Amino acid sequence: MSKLSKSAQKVQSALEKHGLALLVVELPKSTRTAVEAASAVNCQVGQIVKSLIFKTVESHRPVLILTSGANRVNEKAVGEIIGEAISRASASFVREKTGFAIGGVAPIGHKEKPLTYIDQDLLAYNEIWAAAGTPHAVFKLTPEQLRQATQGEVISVL
Ligand code: 5CA
Repeated sequence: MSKLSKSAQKVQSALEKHGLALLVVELPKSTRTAVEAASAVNCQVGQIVKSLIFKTVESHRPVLILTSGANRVNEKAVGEIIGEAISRASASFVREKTGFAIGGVAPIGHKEKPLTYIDQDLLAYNEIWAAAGTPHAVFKLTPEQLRQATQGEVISVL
């Protein structure tokens, strides 16, 4: 197997730190978007975990919403769950808080621990796929492993 890129290796190490025997794979095809990732690994788009970064508008905390590739986050509804409004983070905020560039943001291994939520629709699948640090790197896991590794709260994001 070929050597992982530095960002993908960071995610692989984070998986190991969480005690998860899961393997990051780097693919020749792009996995930059949920649609591309689903095509690259041959799964349904709903099985792709989008690791979306938002920002609380008052306290400027990073919020990670692990969203099914089939869904769009209702910012107002999630803001009500958090108790503070959220807005989409800029590309620079994403980089600063996670250490990853957009298109490769992983659910784990962030520089700063974000408030984390998991889309309940991901629990409908036996296997899901998440980004692993680059727009060509992913790993397969179960919803329970996602919950274990991120300690995210399961919510409706709709
Ligand atoms: N690698 C795939 C899934 S495995 C992936 O990262 N998909 S994603 O959906 O989580 O990441 C791409 C997301 O980044 C897009 O859905 C989009 O909402 C967000 N995004 C794209 N451009 C920007 C930008 N300039 N600022 C903030 N967010 C952006």
